[in-house]
Amino acid sequence: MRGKRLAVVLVAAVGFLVAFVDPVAAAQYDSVTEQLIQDLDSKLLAAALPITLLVEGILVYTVWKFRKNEEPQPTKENRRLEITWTVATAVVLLFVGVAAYGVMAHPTVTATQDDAQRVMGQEDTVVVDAVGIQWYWQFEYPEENVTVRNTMVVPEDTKLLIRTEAENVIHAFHAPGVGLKADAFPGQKNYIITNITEKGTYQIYCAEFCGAGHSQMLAKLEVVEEQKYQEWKEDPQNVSV
Ligand SMILES: [Cu+2]
Repeated sequence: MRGKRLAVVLVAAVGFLVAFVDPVAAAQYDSVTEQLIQDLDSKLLAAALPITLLVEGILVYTVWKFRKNEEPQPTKENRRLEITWTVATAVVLLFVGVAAYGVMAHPTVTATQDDAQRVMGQEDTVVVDAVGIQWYWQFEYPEENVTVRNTMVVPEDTKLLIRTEAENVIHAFHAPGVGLKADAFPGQKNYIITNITEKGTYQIYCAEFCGAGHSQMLAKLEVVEEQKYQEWKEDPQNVSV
């Protein structure tokens, strides 16, 4: 019966945390993608923490309590307890699955070709082709007829479509500060849809080993005011951001 009570307490604690505790409510995010990912991370942590404490607590308690047991007896079947922990586990896994799927399948985390086509048709979308080349990043703005190397400039708080591809070997576009990552393959485009809400300079890495110059395959992501972006795209070689 004690086990059943513990299981009930566990389920109630997880339910409470998931429903009422939002440990990231006050946090600041740099992009809508990062926000979704960090929120999921915090929710899963809130669910995992009480379970971890409970399991470790029972483990330590049991080891301590039975440390001098000379004649240990096998446990007897307890159907109620078994049903309870099966149901509790199912509830936890269901929550994790539903929460993770909602984020993973979201267009600003995993964008499909259809998603990309949809946002391309929308007004004000800024399209950038991020091309991985041994060993630098080239950024092409097909709608502006602009091509630059090593610094990607985008306006803040604007819908962005980044299409990643590679010239001849596999690379990966990775901007951890704004929660963006996508493989860059030769002959195939992958898509990132996002909106970067905080101005600033962010680091871009290549996150796929691509040869001798891989570790030097860095670029900057400059997120600037709309006005600044307009000036820059007219004369990218001479306007500094
Ligand atoms: Cu690379």
